Amino acid sequence: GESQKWILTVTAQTPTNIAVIKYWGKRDETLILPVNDSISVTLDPTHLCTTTTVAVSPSFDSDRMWLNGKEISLSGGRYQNCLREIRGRAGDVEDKNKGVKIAKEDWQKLHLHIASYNNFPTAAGLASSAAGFACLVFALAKLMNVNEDQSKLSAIARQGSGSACRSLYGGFVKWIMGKDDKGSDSLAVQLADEKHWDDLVIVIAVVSSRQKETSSTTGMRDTVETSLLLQHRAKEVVPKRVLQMEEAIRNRDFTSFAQLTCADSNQFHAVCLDTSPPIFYMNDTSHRIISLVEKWNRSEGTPQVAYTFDAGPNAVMIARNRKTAGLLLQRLLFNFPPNSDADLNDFVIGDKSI
Ligand code: 2P0
Repeated sequence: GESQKWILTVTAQTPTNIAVIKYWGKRDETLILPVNDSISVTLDPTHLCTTTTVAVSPSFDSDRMWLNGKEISLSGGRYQNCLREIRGRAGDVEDKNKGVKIAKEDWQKLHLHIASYNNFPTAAGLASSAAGFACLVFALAKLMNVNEDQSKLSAIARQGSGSACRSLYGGFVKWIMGKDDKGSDSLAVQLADEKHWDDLVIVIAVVSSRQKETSSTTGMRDTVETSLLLQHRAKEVVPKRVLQMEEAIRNRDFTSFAQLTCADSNQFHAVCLDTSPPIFYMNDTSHRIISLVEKWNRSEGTPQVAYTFDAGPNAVMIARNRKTAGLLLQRLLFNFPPNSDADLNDFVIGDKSI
């Protein structure tokens, strides 16, 4: 009848985040609890973001989701965990214009349709799952009137994909690993907002938009099982580095920020190489970009650009200001001429989150 015809929707947009102190390795695979803290910068939503619309209607007879227009299965544990956690916290919702009243218990029976779009290649090492789960959890929480702060929501997004918890905030964000076995204290906090250090410019060189060969989840599992270097990193290196990074961010100390960022990226890839079988995420172009930036920084005496690489060959570079970002682009174009054998696929230039 008429009462079955209503539909309520919420649309949200969430940018991806780039870790400057990396998350790599879980101590609990189901709850997604990491072996160390991590720190990231959330990008502005112009280039690398997910837009998700969530809808509820009594005429829907199952939960369904479409990613970039193609239906995907929601049967995986990660989606189920996020949906269950959000439904369990749902509140009463009333839309007087539509004559709709949903009591919090009703959310257990009502079904959802979810449509999500990435404006960048999925799974190319450009952290699509981070923006995706953060956006999903945020949009569902709005739709269902979940009365929890962003940090609590981040702990739910974490159960979708670890790095997703950091995309609930803009600016600089820390994912605290937590001590609890249940994961209640493994959540994201904002270290500084997007206005704190707005000189920085992020330049991403898309070295390859192909899907990566080893998924982060599988790679991390192999690393935890086989790498001694990871244990040293998690226990001895990252705890100190996180404190130094927090101080560098607080003081807008680019020299220290760049040194820590590059060192942590390199150690993450060293840990990948220390894994059995070894994992190679960077390629020759990635290595050439590192050399170029290292040489430039050395010749200037103080770092101008920081680089960091995730689970793929694409280079994320953070320039100390706009002028430096311009010079960086010139140098990249000179060294990797467009339409040559060594050309880069694309550039993405952005700010921190706005
Ligand atoms: C990071 N990465 O801190 C690190 C650096 C990739 C390299 O978080 O298994 O997709 O879903 O928790 O979050 C990628 O791992 O892995 C990642 P799951 P996720 O950004």
